[in-house]
Amino acid sequence: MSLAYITPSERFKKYLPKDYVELIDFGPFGKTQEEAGPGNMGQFKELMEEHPMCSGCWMAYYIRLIFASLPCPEETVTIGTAGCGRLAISQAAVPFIYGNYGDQNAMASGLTRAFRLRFPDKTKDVITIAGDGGTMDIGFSMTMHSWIRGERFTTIMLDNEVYGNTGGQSSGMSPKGAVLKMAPMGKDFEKMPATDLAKAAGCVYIVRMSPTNIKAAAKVIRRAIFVAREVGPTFIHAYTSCNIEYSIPTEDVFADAIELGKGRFKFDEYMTDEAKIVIERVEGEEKAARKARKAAKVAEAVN
Ligand SMILES: Cc1ncc(C[n+]2csc(CCOP(=O)(O)OP(=O)(O)O)c2C)c(N)n1
Ligand code: SF4
Repeated sequence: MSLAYITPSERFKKYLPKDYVELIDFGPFGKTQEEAGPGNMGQFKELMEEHPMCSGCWMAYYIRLIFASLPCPEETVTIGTAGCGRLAISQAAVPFIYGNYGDQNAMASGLTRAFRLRFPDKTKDVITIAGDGGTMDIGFSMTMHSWIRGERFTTIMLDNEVYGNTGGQSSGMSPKGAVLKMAPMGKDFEKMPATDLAKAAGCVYIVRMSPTNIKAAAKVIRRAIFVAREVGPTFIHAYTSCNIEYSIPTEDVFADAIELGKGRFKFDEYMTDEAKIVIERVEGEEKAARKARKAAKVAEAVN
């Protein structure tokens, strides 16, 4: 997509569905993060407003946050796979590709390369968003090989430490000993070291986190996307609990995410020197632009 492609002519607007027109007028397309970003969610028309995921699902909250943090939603494509997350991701007003289980990083490799050939003077962001089973189990070889090849897109793993969508099988990312519906004796091997594997495979920006702080989580999502544009593969390993399969009462979901953020999802950020240069440059530019907008507002108020 592009902004020009999305924007209807004024005279045609009255024939379009109200939801679409509202998205163009009050959505985040072409806007800054201060106008329509995670800091003011609820005050603009969001890219994903409805979804069929369980009530209180932390994964659904994080997916909403991903969409609110995108640097350029009108030039973004998401790729997902079977699992709970795709139920929500596919509802967003951003093109979504859904393939066979686990092949999201293979598809993203092809799409990223095709975009660079077809639109050499444009920035297109490709992001894979999949569960721990899709990313580290069944999709493992495709995830690893995309990283080993240095494919320039962002991989986000929604780690709920279980196969949520199919009713509670343990995954490679379940912690050792986890008792689940279909692992009643407890999982008998360790949780896979996903961020270590990402580092060994050549990811240039890697974060493990429990996304309880909206600002910090948004910053990470944006950093990962900016670095993938220029340097190489980036990876976010986010804790997105399954309150159903882990029997977490809805009112305790946030406290659980805070608790895990102190433990096995303690914030950990890795970046190569090259990635650091990009982050410092982009964030410096964003800061300068924010300052200029503020100054312009003050000048306008004075005049
Ligand atoms: C090739 C293939 N094998 C198995 C399945 C069945 N299946 C659908 S979702 C899923 C597990 C999803 O677990 P995960 O990726 O961790 O995502 P979650 O639902 O927990 O978010 C499985 C095994 C499938 N759709 N395709
Ligand atoms: S089964 Fe778990 S991960 Fe899936 S939607 Fe429900 S709470 Fe979320």
